[in-house]
Amino acid sequence: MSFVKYEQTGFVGVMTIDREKALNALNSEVLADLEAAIDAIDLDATRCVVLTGAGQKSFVAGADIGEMSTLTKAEGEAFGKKGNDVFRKLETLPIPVIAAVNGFALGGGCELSLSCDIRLASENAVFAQPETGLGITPGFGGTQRLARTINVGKAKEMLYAGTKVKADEALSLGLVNAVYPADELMGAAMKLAEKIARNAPIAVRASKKAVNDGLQVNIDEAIVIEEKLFGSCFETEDQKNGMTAFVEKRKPEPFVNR
Ligand code: DAK
Repeated sequence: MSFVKYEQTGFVGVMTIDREKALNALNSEVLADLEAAIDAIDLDATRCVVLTGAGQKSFVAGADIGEMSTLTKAEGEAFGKKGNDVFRKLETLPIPVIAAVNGFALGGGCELSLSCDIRLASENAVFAQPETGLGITPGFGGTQRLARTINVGKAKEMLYAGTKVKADEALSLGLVNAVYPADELMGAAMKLAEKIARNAPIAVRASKKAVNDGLQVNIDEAIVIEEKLFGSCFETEDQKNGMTAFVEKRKPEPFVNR
């Protein structure tokens, strides 16, 4: 039995971390199942993924504290590497991933959401990096991605003090794009995913790669990255379809990812 459920709806894949009894905390098995679920995504049939947590209370309440409590230094490093590898796989997935944050996003849960392209939250969502209160640093990229996503001072406050950030504050910080009543979150995430899936997949993937790769280098190199990805869209069926439709003042035919 897997701790990660995957369902396909049209071009959208819905991935649910399903360990509700432990508020979807990430132990080694959950991480392994998450990796397997990511590897199994059919990228020909899927144009966007929505990632959420099972139940009404929690997206992911962190890495599994019980499992981590007895780790040696070497085991701790290995656990951190495993999580980082899986999160990086999600971050660099060619298609966009929307985190539907339906409750607690603590520690590894906040870090998991930060590995997604877009975060939408329910009104009961709570974000925090409580690790320093447990005697450790965040280990799944939190010190890096949080400080690149919101202002550095607030990121440092969250990291040093473990300050909790509720949904409305997360919205004002730009940590999430929008907040919805709990029962509307998945509908809103699906609507956005379907909107993304209607656009030309080659162009959406190139946009993701341009943003992610461009943010790692200086602006001159970043512009070259964009130029190359922009160029790669030409002579595709979807580019011809989209532009011909505009010129002919009509809607394009559905895009085909070619
Ligand atoms: N790990 C394991 N179990 C957890 C858990 C977690 N992070 N969070 C919750 N649970 C379990 C609880 O133990 C409880 O299990 P039972 O006792 O029923 O068996 C069940 O979920 C329900 O939780 P509560 O009874 O506590 O529910 P409440 O509503 O009262 O409280 C809560 C909800 C989310 C406020 C509370 O559960 C809580 O504070 N949980 C811990 C949150 C937390 O501190 N998360 C951050 C974890 S640290 C690294 C690699 C990775 C990391 C760091 C370093 N390196 C290798 C360097 C990552 C670290 C973290 O994520």
